[in-house]
Amino acid sequence: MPDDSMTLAESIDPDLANVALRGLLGTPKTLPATLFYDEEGCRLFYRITELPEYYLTRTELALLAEIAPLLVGPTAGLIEYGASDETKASILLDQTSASGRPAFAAYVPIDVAESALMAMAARLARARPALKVWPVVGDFLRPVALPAALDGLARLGFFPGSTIGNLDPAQARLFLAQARRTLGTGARMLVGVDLRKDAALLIPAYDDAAGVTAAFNLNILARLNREAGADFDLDGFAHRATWNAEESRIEMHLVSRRAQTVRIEDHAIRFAPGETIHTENSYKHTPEAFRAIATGAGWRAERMWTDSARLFSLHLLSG
Ligand code: AVJ
Repeated sequence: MPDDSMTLAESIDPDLANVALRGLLGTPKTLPATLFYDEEGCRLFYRITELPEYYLTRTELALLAEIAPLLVGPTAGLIEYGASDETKASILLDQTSASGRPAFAAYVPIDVAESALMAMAARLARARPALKVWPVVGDFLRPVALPAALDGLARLGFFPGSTIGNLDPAQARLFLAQARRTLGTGARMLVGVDLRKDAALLIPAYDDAAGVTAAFNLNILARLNREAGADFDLDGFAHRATWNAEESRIEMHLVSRRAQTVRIEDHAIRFAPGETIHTENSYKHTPEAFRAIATGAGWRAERMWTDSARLFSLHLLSG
């Protein structure tokens, strides 16, 4: 994290600049959605989850609270992919068997946001002293070695939030196949998947009236200015969310309002008026489409739950 004692040059992250350049020098221009989540981006995403238009988080939480008792079995370890706070996991960790024993003895949260992960581990150590917490800092798309804390326990993989929607179907299948190998035979996996629905409901969820999603999208440019030495003029770009029916996904873009040139390191990146940077895909799957991805990855689609308005789904996989 940059602090006052650092010079500007020291605060520039060449890896971040390289990741950004890889996407911005291509055609069409892209930036990976993983770049959203610096501290400011995490704060903005949290505000998104509380927006009236963003139905995903509150619908999933209510659904999870309803079905959590059905997931109790032999004492298990909970392995969460993309876990930056414990709100959702807590619903599972609160579960007990008929005899009052905790359903989960160990929790392995995996996330790239190191500071958020460590803060969560510290909170859990205080709030749940009996729980073994083993945070893993890293990209959940890479294979992870599970800690010995899970030996002898049943395993429940947990991938909430429709984060899987950031992956295209082929990537989602590869991720689920890898998670299946990591978790081992007999494991189960619970995946939160946003459902395909009318664009009239989807678009406002990604282009809210208060402009929080616009700020979240534009923060990726502000971050590149702060950390990668870029010189984006934030007023030169506009937030745009579109529904791509063919691909069944919401796309987020940043649209160049005029012809302009942006510098990163020694590269000059030229934008035509109206040219966009594609910053995110958020796939929306019908139950059938998601089942096909999961079974293609070698899982058995055990059960699915949705809310009464059929906004969001939780899929339980086994195998
Ligand atoms: C965290 C990937 C699930 O796709 O809904 C929210 C991110 N982007 N608003 C989503 C996001 C714009 C979010 N995920």
